[in-house]
Amino acid sequence: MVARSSEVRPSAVRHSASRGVGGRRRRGAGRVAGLGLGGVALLVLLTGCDVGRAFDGFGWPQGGISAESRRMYDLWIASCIAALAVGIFVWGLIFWCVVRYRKRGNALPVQTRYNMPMEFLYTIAPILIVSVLFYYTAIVQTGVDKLTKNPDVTVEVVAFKWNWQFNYRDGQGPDAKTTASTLGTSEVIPVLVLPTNRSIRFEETSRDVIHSFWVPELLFKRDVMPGKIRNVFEVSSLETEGAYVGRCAELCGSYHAFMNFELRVVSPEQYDQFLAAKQGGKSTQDALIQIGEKPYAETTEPFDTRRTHSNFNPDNAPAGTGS
Ligand SMILES: [Cu+2]
Repeated sequence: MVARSSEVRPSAVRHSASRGVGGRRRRGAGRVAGLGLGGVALLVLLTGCDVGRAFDGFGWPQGGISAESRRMYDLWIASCIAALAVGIFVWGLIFWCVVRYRKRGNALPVQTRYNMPMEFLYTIAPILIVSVLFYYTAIVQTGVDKLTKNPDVTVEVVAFKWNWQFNYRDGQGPDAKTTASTLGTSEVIPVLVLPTNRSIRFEETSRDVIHSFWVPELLFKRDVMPGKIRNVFEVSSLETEGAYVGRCAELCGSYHAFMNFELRVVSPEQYDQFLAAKQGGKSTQDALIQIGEKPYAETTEPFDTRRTHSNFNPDNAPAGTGS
């Protein structure tokens, strides 16, 4: 249906090419552009303050300790603010239309079809929004996955059912040598000691099944694969000293839920002393005491690995279950 001509309300969009309507349209476009600019300014302002903390991270985990975790956090917060801005704009338009064009009689409201500027806007706006989100996501993801040629520290993460071994290496790749090692046992949680302000490469390998190396404060997890696959990732720096629990995040068997370790982030000087002590033949616990750290894990504790007849392989279980 074609729009009715002169009796329509002045602010409605029409196909008329008259000068008056053209002027209004230009003013309308100016207003929209002003709104858009205002929105962008508001976005920059809000991103500048820690709006994420005010809103509890919009559901994103708080307290990341690596440079990469901060970048991921910032991307999430900016995306949420952008989504809210678009949402508020659309909700505003909906409510405005509901009130402004509510039914006032039997006359049909103005019909606006084949309005090229509007059609163009409907098409281009979502493409623009998705493009901007994609652009920033690609930038952050590439940064998080980035590998450098010579990281300051390389640690080999070896997962097995159901514990961890951490090998401090003298280079990168499977041919590098282990200079010191920490092995978790059923009695002792393995403590992975790493320094602040140094780039760290994690090279992962598994002795049996697929595990997943996960420290929640890194806001990052990566599968640990068996065989020749070495999954590798880096953090450009750890920023906060402390003890952080690490977990396996891939269901790997009966005791998967208890396959914990501890990441202990210390100063670079302490780290150097720790590594020297380990290379000198000291145990991880003695080396930790030597640098003034607690010798055992503080964030998690060992569990009882003993399987009993009743809890694992009951008499009435069908043949072939359990091992
Ligand atoms: Cu596991």
